[in-house]
Amino acid sequence: MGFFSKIKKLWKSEKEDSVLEEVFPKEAFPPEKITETEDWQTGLKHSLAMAEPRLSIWLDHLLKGVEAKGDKLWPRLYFFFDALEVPREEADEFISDFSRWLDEMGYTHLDEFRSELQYRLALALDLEDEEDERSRLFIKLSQGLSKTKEQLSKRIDNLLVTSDKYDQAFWDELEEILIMADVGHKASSELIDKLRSKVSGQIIDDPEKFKELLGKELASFFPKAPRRIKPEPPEVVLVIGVNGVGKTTTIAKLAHRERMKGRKVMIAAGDTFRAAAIEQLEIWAHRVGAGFYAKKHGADPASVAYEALDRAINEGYDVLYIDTAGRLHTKIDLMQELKKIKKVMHKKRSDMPHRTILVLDATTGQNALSQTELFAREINVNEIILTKLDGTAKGGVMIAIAIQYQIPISYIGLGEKMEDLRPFEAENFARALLG
Ligand SMILES: Nc1nc2c(ncn2[C@@H]2O[C@H](COP(=O)(O)OP(=O)(O)O)[C@@H](O)[C@H]2O)c(=O)[nH]1
Ligand SMILES: [Mg+2]
Repeated sequence: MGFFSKIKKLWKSEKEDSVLEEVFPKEAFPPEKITETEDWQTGLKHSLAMAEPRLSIWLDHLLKGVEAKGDKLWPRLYFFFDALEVPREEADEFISDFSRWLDEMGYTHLDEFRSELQYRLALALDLEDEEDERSRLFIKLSQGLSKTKEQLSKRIDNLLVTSDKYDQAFWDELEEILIMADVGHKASSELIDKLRSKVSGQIIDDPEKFKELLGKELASFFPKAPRRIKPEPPEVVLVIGVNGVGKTTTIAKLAHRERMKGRKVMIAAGDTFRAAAIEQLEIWAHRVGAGFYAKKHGADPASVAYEALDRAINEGYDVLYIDTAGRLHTKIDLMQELKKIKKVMHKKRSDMPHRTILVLDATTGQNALSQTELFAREINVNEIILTKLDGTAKGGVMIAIAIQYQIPISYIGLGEKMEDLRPFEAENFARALLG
């Protein structure tokens, strides 16, 4: 059993002496050695053993005294990996990857890179669903949604304190609030119908109770993403959406996540319309350590996709992301182009592409809804990623999309950093939104 699983066990048993003794036999860790130690590893082992088993707290201990990248950081990371019994080659790869990223970003100080380090460790060590990560995500989500929250939650609070019964005026006002937050007419009235039937005949005695109900109803509108069964590699992911919504950067973020989980990733430049788009993608691929496939500017996107797939198969890639163009003024052409890409993939193997992700920009509000209409009508969209939820008061559009199209939202973008693309969870979203 690894050191940290021992620590976890120790915590679960609420530090029973017997377990403590098993993990830290007294002869190996005499108290005087632990308190007045020259040996940082022994001291660190001791403080980690006493710490709550959460990645962020472990990192606090691990990085104590580390202010910048360099001589102190690397041995500590190796120590951490050794303790977790991570094979040396994997530790080497993680560390050289991270070090290269620091150089590329020009980061030196701990506060510039701590959160990225934690994110990478969480993915690499599969600790992402730890409670710690959840609360971190929740804080991030609440901050990201602050503008939408302002629009929605504050006004609902206000409505609840100024109303004493669920009458027509109450529902009218609630509907207006929802519409102002871009929830849309159809979704708002569906939501209100449901709520109305739940509280009929009641008086407003407890605003919190109503908000809880609202949160639950909201969350229940979001379709659950079906459990993904990993296909025979490469897993092919087609990413579509109009210009500027964040397709390319989202691919980089997704690729980064997969890379951190140790998967071999290739990105194909299917947006051949602008030369700059190919360059931008190549830079991202390099940054996240993904393979890259492109042809020259103006090439047929379907042939890029086809050849990239060939290479991904031959070279044993686990995942292939295909970026696409999104110029909307040639709507029909765009749909034809996307269908053609799908067709050549499908010909290669009938289960491909495995996922088609529609990327939408939350700041466009109701436009995001009409884009869903446009794409989903023509292309079988399996997943939606909503970007730029930070900095918009129009986050309510997610609710409209969920209700009207029943397409699962898999991730949301809460900022421009790699770690700002987060898995979407309806309950957390509703909770964060309503405060
Ligand atoms: N604030 C914020 N900006 C984002 C997010 N996702 C993407 N962006 C920015 O949106 C801009 C357009 O992104 P890009 O990936 O080039 O869009 P594309 O045309 O669809 O490929 C870039 O400046 C991104 O950094 C997000 O979640 N939050
Ligand atoms: Mg792009």
